[in-house]
Amino acid sequence: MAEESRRLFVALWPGPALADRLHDLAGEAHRDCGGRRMRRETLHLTLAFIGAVPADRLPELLALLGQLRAPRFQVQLNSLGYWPHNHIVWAGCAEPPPALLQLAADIRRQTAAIGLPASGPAFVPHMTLLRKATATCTPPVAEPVVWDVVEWVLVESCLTPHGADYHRVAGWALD
Ligand code: 3AM
Repeated sequence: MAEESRRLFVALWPGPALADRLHDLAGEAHRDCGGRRMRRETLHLTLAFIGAVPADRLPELLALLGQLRAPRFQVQLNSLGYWPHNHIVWAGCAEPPPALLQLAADIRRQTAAIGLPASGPAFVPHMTLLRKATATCTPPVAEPVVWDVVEWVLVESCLTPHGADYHRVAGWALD
């Protein structure tokens, strides 16, 4: 029988008030760029996409990630971008805080060390707002969204006919 696996990634997840604000920003982008807005409850900033993890390795992964220590930081989402290769419109920051880059690098190094490397390209902090965007020109952000990040989470992605559903597996506070 095939071994059970979980499709996992590590992310920053906004609280409800911030998700409302980001969903509004997605609405503003949608007017110019078209496509499909991410559902409010699915908005997140991916730090590392690990992919299929054998279920019996989950305790090891949780223990490893739980050992990481990182300071709190603030992310200012103050620009929009479009990637032609996957047709997404995303919110990003002109100057990513070093603590954010360090956290993503630490997570990626640690998971790779136990044979669970992140897949995909090098880390570029971004929050996907629209998928299947039809216009490539993104408007300026009228009012930056300021995010005081206090925790990071391990999330399971469950693929369904209507898109991915996300379930929090664990979370860790920043210092
Ligand atoms: O955070 P964004 O929206 O850029 O596209 C997926 C999403 O990216 C990406 O992981 C994030 C959380 O689902 N993703 C999905 N499958 C992937 C893969 N095989 C992947 N990234 C890299 N490799």
